[in-house]
Formats: sequence, C-alpha cells, structure tokens
Amino acid sequence: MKHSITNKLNMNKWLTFFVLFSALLISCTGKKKAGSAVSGDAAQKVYVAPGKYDELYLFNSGGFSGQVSAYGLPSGRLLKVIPVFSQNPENGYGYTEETKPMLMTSHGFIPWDDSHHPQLSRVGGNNDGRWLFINANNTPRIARLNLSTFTTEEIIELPNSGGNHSSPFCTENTEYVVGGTRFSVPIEGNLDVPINSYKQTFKGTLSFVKVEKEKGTMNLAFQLLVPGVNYDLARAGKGVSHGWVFFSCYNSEKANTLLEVNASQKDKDFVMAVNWKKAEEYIAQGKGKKTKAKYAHNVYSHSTHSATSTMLEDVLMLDVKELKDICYFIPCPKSPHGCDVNPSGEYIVASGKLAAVIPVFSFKKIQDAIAAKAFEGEFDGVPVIKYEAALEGEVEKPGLGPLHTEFDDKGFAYTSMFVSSEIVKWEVATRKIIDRVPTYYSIGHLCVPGGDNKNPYGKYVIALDKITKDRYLPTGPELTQSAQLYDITGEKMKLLLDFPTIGEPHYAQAIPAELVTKNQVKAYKLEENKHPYLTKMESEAKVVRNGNDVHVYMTMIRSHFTPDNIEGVKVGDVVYFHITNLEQDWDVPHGFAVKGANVSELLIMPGETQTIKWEPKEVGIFPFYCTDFCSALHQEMQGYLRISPAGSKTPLTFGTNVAVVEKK
Ligand code: K7E
Ligand code: CUA
Repeated sequence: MKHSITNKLNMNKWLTFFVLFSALLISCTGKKKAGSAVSGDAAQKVYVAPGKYDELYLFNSGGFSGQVSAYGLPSGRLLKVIPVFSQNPENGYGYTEETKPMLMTSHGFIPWDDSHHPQLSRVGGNNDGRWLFINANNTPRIARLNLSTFTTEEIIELPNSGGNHSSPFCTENTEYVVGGTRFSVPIEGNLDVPINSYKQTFKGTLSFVKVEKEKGTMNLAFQLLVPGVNYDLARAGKGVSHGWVFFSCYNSEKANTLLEVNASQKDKDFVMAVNWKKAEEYIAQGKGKKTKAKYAHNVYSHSTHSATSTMLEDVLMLDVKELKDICYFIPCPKSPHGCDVNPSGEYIVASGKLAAVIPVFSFKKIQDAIAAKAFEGEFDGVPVIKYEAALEGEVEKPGLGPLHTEFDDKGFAYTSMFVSSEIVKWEVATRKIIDRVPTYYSIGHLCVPGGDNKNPYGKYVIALDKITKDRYLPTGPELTQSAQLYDITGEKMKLLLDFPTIGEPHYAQAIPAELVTKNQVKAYKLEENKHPYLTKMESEAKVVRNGNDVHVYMTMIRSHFTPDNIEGVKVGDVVYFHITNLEQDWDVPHGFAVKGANVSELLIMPGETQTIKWEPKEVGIFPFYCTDFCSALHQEMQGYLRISPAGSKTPLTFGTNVAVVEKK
C-alpha cells in the first residue's frame, strides 16, 4: 500500500509542476538573455575610483561554505571572507588550538556547515553596525560576529531542533534572535520511533536566544514547543508589531516522505504569529518547564585570544498547546517560504512558492481577529485565524515562485520570483505592481540595504542568484553563483552590475559603511593580551620541555622570529608553537608555516597569540617561515628546527642570532 502514494496524485498537481518547471527551464537556458542590458550611466554608478571607499558593506551568506563574505557596494569588490561555521585555511580558524572550540557541538567537532541568513543587529528597529548574526542550517547553531574585528565571537547550539533554517532573525532592539526548526523531529521521551509515526510523535521548536545589550553575549532563554510542521523563515515585528515574531510554515500535511508532492496537497499552509512578550509573562509566572537538553556554547575572547566551549544541560520549554495566547496560525497560500514585515510593522508579507498571489496580512486585523475569536478552528491546539480576517489584500499576478520581499524608504516592496527569474516592485499601500526586471537567473533572496529596518536605506536592490549559466566565463561543471545590483532610485529598476559570490548567496544584508568603519579595531593591544602562552617581548622567548610536550614561546616582528633556531626536539614529541605577533600597527599580520605540519598554518594579527600543534614524524632539519609578505625582508623571515631521533641526547637549545642557549 505504501507504494501507491505517487499514483494517487491528481493530474492537476503534475500540471502545476510541469508549468513551473518549464518556466524554470526557459529562464535557465537563457532564452531571455539580456546581453548587457545596462543603461548608459551604469558604469559611472558603480565605479569606485582606486583608493576610494565603497558606500556600503554587503554581508553575504557563504551558503554551503558555512562562512560570511563581506563586499563593498556599489563596486561589488570582495573585501573579506569571515570564517564562521567552517575551518578556514586562509587564517587557521578552526585549526588552531585557540579556535578549535568554536566548532564544538553536542555532536563533537564539526568542521563544515551550511549558512543562510546574515542578520545585522539593530537598535530602535534600525541597524547599528555592531554585530552580525548567522545561522548554521545543518547542525543547528547561531553565530555572532563582531563587526569591529570582522571575527566570529560566539556560537550557540540550538537543541531540540532538526535544522535551523528560520534563523537568526532579530527583534527590534536585538532583545532576541530567533531560530525555528525546519525539520520537525521527535524531541521528548523515546526518540527511536518509526518515521511514519510523524503525525503522532514529531514536534517543532522555536528558540529564543537572548542577546545581552552591551557585550552581545547570547543565551538560550526559552524554547516554544510547537506543532510538527516545517518552520521555514521568520521576521520579527517592529513598531506596531514589536513583541511578535512571524514564522512561515509549510508541510501542514505533516508528510514524512516525497514532500515535493505530499507537502503540496493543501491549498494553504500557515504563517505563525508568535507573541514573545506573552511568553515572557508566562516565564515570569514560573510556567516554563526546565527540560534536559545538551548543547554547546562557544565564546571567543579577544583578551585571551582563545575560545572556550561549554556544554549546557537544560532549556526552559513552553508548550504552546497548554499556554494559550502565545501562538496563532494564519492560513497562507501555498507552501510559503519568505515571511517579511514592512517598515512600519503593520504588514506581514508571506510568499508561497506555488501560490498565484502574494498575501499581505495586517497586524491590526490579526489583533482584532484574536480579540473577536475569528478562528476557523485549531491546528494541533493552536487557533487558526480566518484567512479573510487577517488579510489586508493580495498582490495579484506577481509572477511565478515568489520567495522573499524587502522594502525601500519610499513605500515600495520588492519581491523575488524564483521561477520566473525576476524582481517585482509593488506599492505596499495599494499592492499594485509598479515594475518588474529580469534577474540572471533563479533569484532566491534579495536585499535592499536596510530593507528590513524601520527606516530602510534604499537606493539599491541586490538580487542573489542561484544559477548563472551563460553570464560568466565557464569554470567546469560548477559555475559561480552571483549577485546583481540594481538602482531603485527611479520608478523603474535599472541593472547596474553583476558580481560572482562565494558559495550560494542565500541572503545578504547591507549597511552604510560608516556605521561599521567607526568601530574598527586596528590592532590588538599587546599590554591587554591575557593569553596563557603569551610572549610579551623577545627576551622572554623560550622553549620548555614537559615530558614529550615541547612548548615554543615564540615572537614575530618585522622581519624575524625569536627563536629562529631550535634544537633538541625529537621524533615522538608533540610541539606546540605559541606565537605572539609583537607588531602594534594596522595591517601587519605575520604568518607561520613549518614543513610537514599537517594541521594548518597560522596567520597572526598584531598583538595576538595563536598556537599550532605539530607532531614531527621524521628526523631532519625542518624550515619554518612567514607566509604573509610583511616587509622587504619578508623572504628572510624564516628559521630552522632540528628533529633528532626518539631517545637521542641532543640538548634543548634555542635562540636568534646568538650562540644558542642551552636549557638545563
Ligand atoms: Cu530562500 Cu535558505 Cu532563506 Cu535560500 S532560503 S533562497
Ligand atoms: Cu612576517 Cu612575512
């Protein structure tokens, strides 16, 4: 009987798919190729003269690279890849002893994840330029990056989650960042259940991570236990809707196999409106339940230049079936993906991937419907508000495959259309379509700078495209993904620029540069370095043997290491190079690489200490050198390490330009 599911499909469903996929094929095979459909002044609008700064930063998700990349706009110049959820050979993140704990989880060390949604911190509903949050989609986590150093400072794991996709969206003043589980899974009691017991045993959770005001430190304040559907995306309310978060949900069919068919049966899925202030009230009344959960909290300190990983044991859980008035469902056509809130906070726009309209819900109408109990029933104990009661209106015939919506500063909305490969501009007040432009091709998210703020910056929309086909020089079977920059200052959108991106650019956020540049750290202060293996000056450099462990306290400054000659290390030893960069100037990192090291190299910032562990396996002389071209004599920045046979009596000696010192 189980095999008959696909046969039961009605013909209409297949037709719908057929039409959608043919549209996709047309868009991807380049039939509507634009050539270079740019207007005359496009070059001028994106040209940033050599030596000049860009106007905006664009923080782009690295998709399956697990990282974040920072670009300048309007030039599209790549400035930096910031390592977050994956090891990074460029600077040793996730390889060095200091940064390995950042990638610890309840499942052990995880060297690679998938990241989707960068989210800038905000105050009063507008970006403040302090932090950037991003989700790990696979092993559920949220990271916080500090934009004064462009480094990942903190990662918190989310337990009871099957995949952290609707994440990390942040409330008006960064009170919380939220994460909803994409996959529902059994989370309580016996987890060893048949997969087809989904409808009885699978549950969802929504996590609320509290962000401390000054330092940004995250902690998992509470989780909501919610019906077992797929929570896809979210946005926090703001202005009138401050105190609420809205999640899009699909698979209200609760299918556990062939979701492309079985989760597309119903005409409508849901948006879930969540009143987090109400949840806080229940917590204050002691209504939450502490439940067991294992999850890692990893924090990097710029004072010790080291990360620590702590395993936490429980989480406060609120069951929304029992604690009423936290959650409400709103029906939403059809397999909703994006869920976006306009600048005033009054309108919630949900885009159904298979829907023919874009519904715009009114926060006021939702509140009135709740007060009047205008419900069409309950879904798993959660009231379902009548569609018409919550609806402000629909955007009609927007295009095929609406995904995500962002807003400008003039009352317009921009929705990405994945299947018809275009951006559609419409007016929020009237829901009338104003303009549409093709994207090349298969746009996912889009980004208007500040487009989810109370006061968007506007000026541009950036399309984040999944497929590029004929747009760039080919690079084998895998072609680049791409971002496209459009001018939105006039009534018509105008394509200005294409530029390739690193990994799949799911989502990106842009911010005026000065909000970030004003906080830049140029070097870590040596006198504030609290690393346990700090070497503050060359005269303190040393090599210390402790059984088979050899600790090298080394310094680097233009253009030498101290010590640069080391003898007395033997096969079977474990060598730790703890290296301090003594420079105190901006932009003077030094690198360190030793022949045969199978961990990584190091790239050490001014004032910083980092460590690599090396286990020499052969007898011989092993050169080490600086990998970052730091001065005219960079090529002279080198040294030698002598490895003697196991058990040899070679004395431990070290030094730079001195008769080597013998260690007694
Ligand atoms: Cu639309 Cu993961 Cu936000 Cu990609 S998601 S597109
Ligand atoms: Cu230091 Cu090159």
